[in-house]
Amino acid sequence: MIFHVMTLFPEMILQGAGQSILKRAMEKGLISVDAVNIRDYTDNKHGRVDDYTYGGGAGMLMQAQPVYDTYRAIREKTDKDPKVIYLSPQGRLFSHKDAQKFALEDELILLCGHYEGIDERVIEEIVTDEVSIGDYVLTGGELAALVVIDAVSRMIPGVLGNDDSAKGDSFQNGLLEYPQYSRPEVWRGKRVPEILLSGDHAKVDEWRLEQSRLRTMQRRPDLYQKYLDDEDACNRQ
Ligand code: 6GU
Repeated sequence: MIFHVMTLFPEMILQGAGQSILKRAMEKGLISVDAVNIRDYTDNKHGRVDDYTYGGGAGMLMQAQPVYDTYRAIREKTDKDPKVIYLSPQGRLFSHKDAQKFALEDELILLCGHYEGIDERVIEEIVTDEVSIGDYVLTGGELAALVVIDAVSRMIPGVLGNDDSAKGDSFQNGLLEYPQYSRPEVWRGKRVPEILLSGDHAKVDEWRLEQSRLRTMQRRPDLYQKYLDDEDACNRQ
């Protein structure tokens, strides 16, 4: 997967993606991150990429020209016609399903906005998907782009050490993950649940599923209802 990131802060993207598991995925050639500075493509002789909004109001807007020319420069580098994902609080909520779907692409273009946003005309011209990572406002799209890069990358075969490690994830089966324990057996007077020490794998699986259900019911009733509905639909198939 090649992630082309259109941004005013390429260092932020390269730093964020250049650690830990994503760093290893890059070294293995499973992903690459191409951070492209939108400022390098402005026609403005002072390097400006923003201007006042028509109609007035507070704040500046990223102009269409530098964004579009950055996009054209990326398209020149590839024979593909990648999706363009605009990170914005106006987008639909980014989900695990989106991560799985995006992971099937060969290349993605991520567009990070700044200031009060981007001129609507260039959004209409190039953007295929507009996504938000939650109901709060960030100062720019870079952290959201890193969230998308991370969530998509870990769905790519070989990126996680153990190919099973994504299978037990929260959301993979529509439930949150069960609690987990490592050594020692007793810590500050708290014992590891006895069943996990029993060696009875069937019982352990049963316990974990029940814990997942309980957790989801208590913490995310919205997810739990969806899980019940999906189970229901499955049983009626
Ligand atoms: Cl994708 N961008 C910005 N600027 N703020 C956000 C967001 C994205 N998702 C949630 N808040």
